[in-house]
Amino acid sequence: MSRTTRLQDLIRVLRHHTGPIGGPELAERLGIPLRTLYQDIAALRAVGVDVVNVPNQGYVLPSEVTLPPTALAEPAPREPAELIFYTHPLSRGGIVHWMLEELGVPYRTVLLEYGTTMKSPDYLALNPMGKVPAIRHGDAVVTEAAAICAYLADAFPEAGLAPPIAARGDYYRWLFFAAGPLETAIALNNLGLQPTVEQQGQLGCGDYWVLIDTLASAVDGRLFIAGDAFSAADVYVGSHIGWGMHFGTLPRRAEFEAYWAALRERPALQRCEAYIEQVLAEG
Ligand SMILES: N[C@@H](CCC(=O)N[C@@H](CS)C(=O)NCC(=O)O)C(=O)O
Repeated sequence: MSRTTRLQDLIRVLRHHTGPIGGPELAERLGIPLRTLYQDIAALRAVGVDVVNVPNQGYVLPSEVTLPPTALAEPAPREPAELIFYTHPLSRGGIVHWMLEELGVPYRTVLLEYGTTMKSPDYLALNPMGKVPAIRHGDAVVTEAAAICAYLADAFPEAGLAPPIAARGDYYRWLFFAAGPLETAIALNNLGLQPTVEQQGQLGCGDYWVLIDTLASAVDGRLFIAGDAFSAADVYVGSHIGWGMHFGTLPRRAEFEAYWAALRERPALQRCEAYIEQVLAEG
């Protein structure tokens, strides 16, 4: 049944019913799930039909409802928003590249150069940090690799790369853990900066080795860092682990090696790695 027919039926039933009618009864009469009924009531309200909810009694329609003939029409199908990926092949853009390949949606890549196009007024208007990666999806501009991964998982739910909201505890936890404390601790360690115990208490990342142990126990014996399925959190955290071990900024712990080895089986990641190898080979 089309949405237009459903909305017309809903108006008809409400119009002919004497007094308020409860949601479950209304849904049953219309032969639709309760959830669809709530969506349809919201759709009617959005076009100005004030379906009144009388507390403890049900829904009722004000006596005079006049609708322009087009009000209930199906919304015109919209062109999918263009997805543009701003990156440099040898950058954190690799994380987003992997995410995009996992999604399997069309996207256009804009390659930027360090120090020049990355600092151009056009690009600074998108990302005042003058850094990659960034994406533009329709009107939405997103920077920060972790935020981009989370955004894309939600923007393309059919790819199943974000758990259901109720199961997002670990998903958000490890995404933010990697983007904040992990990044900071790796950077400090890499610069040879060893915060004192007192300084560790003030720094969000605390002690490098406590943080490494925490991350290792999060992936220990697991294929996925959040729940029982691959998600955007694996793309982001996995990238830090894999590339961290590769560049020597993370220790080669057995837990990291095992988790990363399983992720490397993924065809999307293999395509990205092949691309980077090609870029490096071409100099
Ligand atoms: N917090 C950002 C960091 C982005 C970043 O630092 N990108 C580096 C490349 S990996 C960059 O664009 N550097 C160029 C510059 O700062 O001029 C993210 O996670 O996306």
